[in-house]
Amino acid sequence: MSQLAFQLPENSASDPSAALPQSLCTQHFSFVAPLNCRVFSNPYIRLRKISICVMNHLTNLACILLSLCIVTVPWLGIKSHAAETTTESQHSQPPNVLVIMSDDMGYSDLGCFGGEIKTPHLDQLAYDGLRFTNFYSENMCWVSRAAMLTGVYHKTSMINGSLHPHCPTLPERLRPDGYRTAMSGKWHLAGKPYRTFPNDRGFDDFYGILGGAASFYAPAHLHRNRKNVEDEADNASDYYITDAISSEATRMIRATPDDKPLFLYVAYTAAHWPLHAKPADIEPYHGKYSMGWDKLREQRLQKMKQLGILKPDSELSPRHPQVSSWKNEKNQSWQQRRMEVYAAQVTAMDRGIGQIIQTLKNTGKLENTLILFTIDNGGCHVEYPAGRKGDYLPQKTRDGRPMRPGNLPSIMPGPEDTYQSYGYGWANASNTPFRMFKQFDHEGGIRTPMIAHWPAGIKSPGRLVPAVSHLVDIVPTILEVTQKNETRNRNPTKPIIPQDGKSLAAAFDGKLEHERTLYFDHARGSALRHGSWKIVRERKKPWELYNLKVDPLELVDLTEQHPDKLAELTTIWERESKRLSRQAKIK
Ligand SMILES: [Ca+2]
Repeated sequence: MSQLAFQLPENSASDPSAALPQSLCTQHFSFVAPLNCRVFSNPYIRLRKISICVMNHLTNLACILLSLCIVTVPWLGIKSHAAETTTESQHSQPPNVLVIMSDDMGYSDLGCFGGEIKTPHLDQLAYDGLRFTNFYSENMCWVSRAAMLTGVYHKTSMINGSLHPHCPTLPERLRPDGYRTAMSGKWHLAGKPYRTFPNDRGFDDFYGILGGAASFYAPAHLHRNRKNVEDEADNASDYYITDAISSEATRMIRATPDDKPLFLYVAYTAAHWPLHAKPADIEPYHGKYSMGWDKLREQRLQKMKQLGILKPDSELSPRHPQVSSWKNEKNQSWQQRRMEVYAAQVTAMDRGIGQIIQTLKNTGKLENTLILFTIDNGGCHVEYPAGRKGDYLPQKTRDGRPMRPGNLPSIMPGPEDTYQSYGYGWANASNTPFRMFKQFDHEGGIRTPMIAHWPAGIKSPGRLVPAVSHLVDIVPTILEVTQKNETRNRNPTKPIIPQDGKSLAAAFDGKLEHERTLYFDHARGSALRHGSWKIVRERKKPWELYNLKVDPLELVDLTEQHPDKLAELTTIWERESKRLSRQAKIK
């Protein structure tokens, strides 16, 4: 790992004169002025005057030197001490860590992964950092968050909707070593009923929602630490949760002292349903999706090839059977509007990420901050029905109007009184070129973009990293770069369940090469990736077998051609299932 650099805040004085009080600068100028001696006609007088003048000069010079000593010695001392401290910091201060997770988005939504949605700040992070192109999440929100925060598969690390007591979280591991730990966004690990706060699992500071979804205008269970602050949204007519999550994250950065490293977890609710976005954010997308989802999928495929995300001979999975061809779609205006709002939600998130990056820059922290961005699962096909109710759905708008929930083509989504999702057709396009969706373990549900950015720690930025990797790798990666011993146990009476992830830090030097076996089992999917082979099944259906090296879209089932491979992978999957379930029972 390359040595970490430490950057002074932008407003620190680099010019010594800036440290001199104005009155002393003026005094120095008055001492210097008599050096311009007049020439006298009488030689004696001239000699005497010259002597006096020289004496004056010597006196003045002595005064100047004395004055300079008075002023500069203490300053040099401070400067020397500051330089010493800075040098010391360069060698001792571990990097700040910022993990950003977005919600329910497809593999090709971001501009830097082939999308047409405007994400300039994430694209810049990618081009100045690394893009992991074979990165996996779990297939739903909370299980992904459990795996990401503990480094242990959710089958062990998540219990009753919260985290296993013997799976320490990232902030719990980093805080004892001096990190300030903060979180802004969606927690979704509060248990059933909600009782476990981020503050109970290692975070010093928390702003966000406890549950898994909420109105963007009037979010349910909005908290600042343990205090319910739903009234803050109720009383601000321009409240929008994406903006609030970004703004709180910038506050948390500014509140971190220069000599304290920061671990910040920003978990956006964008672009999970409901389709909520402000008119000004939707407007730039007006008419941009009139080509429909069939054309959009082709367009994304081409751009993904141009970017090198996909190989030049890559193909497109067939349109999902529940999606009609665009030309046969009856409600095209409404359908376009759904995708326009979705895109607006993503761009609003990207704008917030830009504000967070700018704050890191302004506080001098960006150079030595490892930023990781990823998504918790693939694009979500779920059609939000008019009768669906939950604590995430407000009964009325903040000004008392009735809600109009449901994917009803007669209602254009976006405003506060609507509650819709973007559905099968656009989720199918979001997950280009893969098939299936959130809740499933086919590639469309679990293949996600991952971006790593760290000016002080990543060599040859701009690269694509094809190594197979997973959310459980985030913890060991961060522990390696913060130079922590992951097996250290500060409380021997409380066992620590070993991690399932492997550090990706070698990728920062361009050396990551490892064969991986990845396990999946949740909701409507089960899978095992073992090298380039993968078994996957939908709930209660038989296993399918694919060789992703030649069939990345999972189109040719090889179970009959390779029964030995099927047996090998199913044996590993069953062994892993038993191991993880056994660990979950540790008291
Ligand atoms: Ca999600």
